[in-house]
Amino acid sequence: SIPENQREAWKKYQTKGFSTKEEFEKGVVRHVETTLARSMFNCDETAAYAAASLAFRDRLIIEWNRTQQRQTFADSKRVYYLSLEFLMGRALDNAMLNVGLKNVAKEGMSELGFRIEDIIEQEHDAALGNGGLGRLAACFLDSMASLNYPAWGYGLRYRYGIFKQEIVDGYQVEVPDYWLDFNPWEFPRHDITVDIQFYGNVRKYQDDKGVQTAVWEGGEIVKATAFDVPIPGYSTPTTNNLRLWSSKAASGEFDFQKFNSGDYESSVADQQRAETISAVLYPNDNLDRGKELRLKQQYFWVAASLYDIVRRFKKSKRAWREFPDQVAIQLNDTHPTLAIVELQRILIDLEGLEWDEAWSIVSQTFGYTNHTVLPEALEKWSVPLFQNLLPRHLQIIYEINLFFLQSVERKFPKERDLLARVSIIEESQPKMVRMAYLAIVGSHKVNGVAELHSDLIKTTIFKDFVRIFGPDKFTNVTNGITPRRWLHQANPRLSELIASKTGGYGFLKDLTMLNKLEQFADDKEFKKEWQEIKYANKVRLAKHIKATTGVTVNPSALFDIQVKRIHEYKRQQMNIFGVIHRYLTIKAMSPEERKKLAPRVSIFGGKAAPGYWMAKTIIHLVNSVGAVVNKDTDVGDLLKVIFLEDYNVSKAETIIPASDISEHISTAGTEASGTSNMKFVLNGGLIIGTCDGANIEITREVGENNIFLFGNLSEDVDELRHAHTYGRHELDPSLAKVFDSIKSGTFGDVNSFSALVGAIEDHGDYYLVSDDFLSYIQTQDLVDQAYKNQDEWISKCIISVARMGFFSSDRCINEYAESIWNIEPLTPEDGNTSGLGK
Ligand code: BZD
Repeated sequence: SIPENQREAWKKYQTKGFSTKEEFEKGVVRHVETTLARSMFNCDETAAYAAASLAFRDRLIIEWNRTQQRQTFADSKRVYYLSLEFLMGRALDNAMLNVGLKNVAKEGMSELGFRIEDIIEQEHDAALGNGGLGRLAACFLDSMASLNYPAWGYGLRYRYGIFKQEIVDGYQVEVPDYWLDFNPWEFPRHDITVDIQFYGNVRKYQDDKGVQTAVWEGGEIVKATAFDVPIPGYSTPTTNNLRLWSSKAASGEFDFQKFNSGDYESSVADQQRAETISAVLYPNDNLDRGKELRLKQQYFWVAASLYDIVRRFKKSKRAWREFPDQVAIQLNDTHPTLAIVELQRILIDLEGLEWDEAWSIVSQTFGYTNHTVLPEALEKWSVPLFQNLLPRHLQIIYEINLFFLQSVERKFPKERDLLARVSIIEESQPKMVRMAYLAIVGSHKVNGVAELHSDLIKTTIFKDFVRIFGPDKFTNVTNGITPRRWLHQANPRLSELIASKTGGYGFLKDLTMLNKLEQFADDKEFKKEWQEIKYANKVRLAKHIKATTGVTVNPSALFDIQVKRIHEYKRQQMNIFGVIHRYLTIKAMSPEERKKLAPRVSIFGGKAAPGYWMAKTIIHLVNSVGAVVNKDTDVGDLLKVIFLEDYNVSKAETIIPASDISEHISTAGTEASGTSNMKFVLNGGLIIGTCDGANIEITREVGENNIFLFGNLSEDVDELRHAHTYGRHELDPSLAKVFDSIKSGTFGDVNSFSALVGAIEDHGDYYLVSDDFLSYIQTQDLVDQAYKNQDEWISKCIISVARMGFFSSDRCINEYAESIWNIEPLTPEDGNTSGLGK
């Protein structure tokens, strides 16, 4: 750092960042003219977006630097959130709102000739995630900064995020998402690099004292470079850091020797192979495919992150046993489980600690969050693959397993089967490493993401571990969402209305303050404003639908929305079968009867994993039904079926505020939590759902009268499935009629959908679509009835919003901080916690 004597000059010229409209405009013009080398004669919206972002970035950097200095100086415990996915969405709008300068920017941009809405629309989503798990990580970052926790995120800087979805002739087509052309929100740290080793072999030798040491030698080296993204808290002095790693060949260049000797191809091959590691996000959610490149990604990211964390700890010159007092690491699912092994390796192989001392440090440091009970999503890696890629880590895993099984044996000496059941190594052909078991054994806390889910993991997949470690190791932290993005940013008018009745925007920091709204549930004037806002949001979505699909929808119709990844367990197929049922019912009605119906728009959106053929078939069916229904003049406005292309975070911000009813209809016991259910209710939409995941806790909070629940319960699922296989399985009669119409070719080529129908008719109906169908369509009828009474409907919506305080990710992060991480917030010593600067 700079010597004392010269620091005066630094202090004198320190940047302050703008806080007025004039300073903001000055910043924008300067960036247009110097950073972008443009002028007022060729500044289009893209350039204006770039300059506005750079102006905000300048401001964020100052708070960011201060936060990092403060955290370093305080030397208090930090939490590191390791996630292979961060589904951030857009940053500009969020930054403007979090630092409280959106109005300044709006007026400033207007004086420079631009509408702020158009500028915001220029930004490419940061889409480094698949769905709920990745978006949860993004909400957590917002909450950790907004609550002033010293926290870093660690992830991978994929060159390609989740693919862009196009719908061509009713089918999904995947297009690469190259998003890094211009990204003002990241800072390359070319000075922060880590060499990461793969392959090679392990040599063991004894020193003169007889101590065994293992040396991992040979193989190949890939370089990790850090890219930092500032994470501003909402109205706080804290701007935390998200560090993403990018891969490069260790030499940084291609091999000139090979190049000069004419071996052009292999001269670039090494370089390309290294860069492939951080090239692309795997597009599967809730499915484990066991590909080597994926394991490489995991180790690359985990090893770089741990190197960084350990380096930071070592600067403090503390004793190793203090590591867990300084560092908490949260594993977002099993994807970063190798971190447990890597830390143990660092401590015993590189730092020379004894196994037991090292293991005690390791297991006090980690916490593991489980996000699924679906068997196909539980990560397993083949032992031969491991042996080849990470030979030393495999040895350490075997040791961990040995000591673990010995302790189990001591505790339950007579239970032979138990050892095989809980072994980290599955004795299959080939043998497999069970990552969830490794994560449990190496962590001090394991949590599920909603009450039902946390109970399920304790009684099913991790039952044996509850006996072994005792129930206290297992806990629940029900998921939450950030009200900043999902209310204030997505629905500014509703946020403003709420602020006008609850005494300002305090509810954005303490969401339980929403309960003040309940007294207005019957207030005529308030309800009118509420309804107007919902209508305006629906008009906005209707415009988007028109622009992207060409279909005109009536904003007064009931908007029924299901947007999420397409998956059989989420049961979009049940939704579209319900839509067909509705269509057939309308067709069979007299014109008089039709007049009594509530018009409905059924809206679907979501991506199917490229290799998930059944999910793609569901998308095709939705589009095929839409093509028939939307042009049927018997039906007119009574029913429209829409598939919205390329559902992502920024589209969610438009779609969610426009919902009347949204669907969260997974087979009971399969959706760990769900988080869009929370977003929809927070935006004044009701939900229809099964007794699954967080739906149950939403019901507890908003009351049974304000939610439409249906279907079988999770405790009945096993028996129903058993009956499908061994007993008689009679198809629900209404569903049978739906299938008849599909089979008669009403929606195009019969063969296209035979697998979808067959899964239910002939292959055991694993997801219980037929079992739940009657209850589903009956409940949809109740929705129709309820919607006709607009006055009551609006009251239900207001009461529900008033009771949603529990679902803030702030509550959730405080629970993690207290019960898992044991960390405290850190604010400047002057007591300024407002983020308004000094
Ligand atoms: O995590 C989701 C669950 O399905 C939701 O119920 C839950 O609300 C959220 C947040 O806890 N899980 C995922 O999104 N999982 C994945 O995306 C994923 C990705 C890669 C590999 C395995 C799972």
